[in-house]
Amino acid sequence: MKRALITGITGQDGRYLSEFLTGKGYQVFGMIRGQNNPKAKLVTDENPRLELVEGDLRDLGSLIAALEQVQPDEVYNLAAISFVQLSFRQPELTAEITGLGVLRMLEAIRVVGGMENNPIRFYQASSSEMFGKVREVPQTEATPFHPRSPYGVAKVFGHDLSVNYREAYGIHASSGILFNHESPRRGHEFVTRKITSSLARIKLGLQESISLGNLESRRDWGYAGDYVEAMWLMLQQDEPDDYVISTGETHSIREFLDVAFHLAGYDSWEPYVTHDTRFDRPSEVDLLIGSAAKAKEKLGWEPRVNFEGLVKMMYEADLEAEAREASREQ
Ligand code: NAP
Ligand code: F7E
Repeated sequence: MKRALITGITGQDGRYLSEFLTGKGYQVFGMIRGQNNPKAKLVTDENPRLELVEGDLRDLGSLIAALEQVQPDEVYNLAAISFVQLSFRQPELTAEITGLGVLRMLEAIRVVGGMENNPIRFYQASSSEMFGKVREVPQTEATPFHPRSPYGVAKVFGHDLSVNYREAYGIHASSGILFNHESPRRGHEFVTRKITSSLARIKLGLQESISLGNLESRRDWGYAGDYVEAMWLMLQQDEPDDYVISTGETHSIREFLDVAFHLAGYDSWEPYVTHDTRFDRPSEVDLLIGSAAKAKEKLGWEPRVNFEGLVKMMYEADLEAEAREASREQ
């Protein structure tokens, strides 16, 4: 039975990946941080075969201990400060966790796995945010980086370091340059989930409007459940490499609002959306659209859920959850 260690187990991707790997017959270990983390129950209720181990990306000793305890075949490094807006307010913490955290995990693998024939395969959660002010359209593995946020800069550090540990120490380290991926498990701070959960509340008469920032930026949005399969496929290859994972379609926030409000039976979203400058960013990524041609050719990976299907899945899940919550409160 293969053994996998996932950091960021309580996040959106960690939760999908844990279920995916368990389904593949893996023994899955999730690294959890903090004392009495309230999300521990959520993730073990969701996947009762998941085992938790303690660890924090700020603490090298804890990573070494986790690797020694688990003896993993594969490590998926999904933990990060992942909210771009927060990275502007807490840049040092973002560099510490999203950037230096990768260094610590790679060092731990180097130490525990040994210098030669290191058996541990490593996946780094790189991001389309690294392309930032995009140099070409669509973005591929060869597109130069131009990050536009402390988060993007920290991800470039983690990405380049993964390449360096591959070249310097022969570690089987692969990076997935994943474009935005969403789901009913997406954090409420991200724009897609903010829209679908607020819309569900508007529909149920629990909320009057949504405050948003920049509606013009465009993203290549896919479904997280599809994207975790690509992570696993990367680690099944003989040679480590980097892959763009995306849908190849781009849509603005306005288009997301159009589809979501239409699904909910409204002619227009405009009466329900207000602009709040607090959600604008000091520097913005205006356009993202990826080409996953390499992943299709080498991994046989393609997304299954399209944009409309994703919006529908998220809105319907939020409508059901909000209605359940409202009836419990009555
Ligand atoms: P997420 O929902 O924000 O989850 C982040 C995870 O990181 C949480 O489990 C969090 O644990 C953990 N974490 C934060 N600080 C930590 C620390 N010091 N030590 C250990 N764990 C820590 O993120 P996601 O959407 O699942 O994304 C997974 C990864 O892919 C992230 O690295 C993200 O940057 C990257 N990525 C995401 C996307 C996307 O569109 N979703 C696209 C490209 C790349 P707590 O619960 O304890 O806070
Ligand atoms: O913003 C605009 C905002 O926070 C998307 C992370 O998973 O994907 C994610 O980063 C766009 C931006 O995601 C609001 O200005 C407007 O242009 O949902 P987001 P993100 O910044 O693209 C990348 C690939 C990652 O790697 C990250 O970890 O939406 N926007 N109004 C808003 N955004 C938010 N959050 N809230 C608003 O009210």
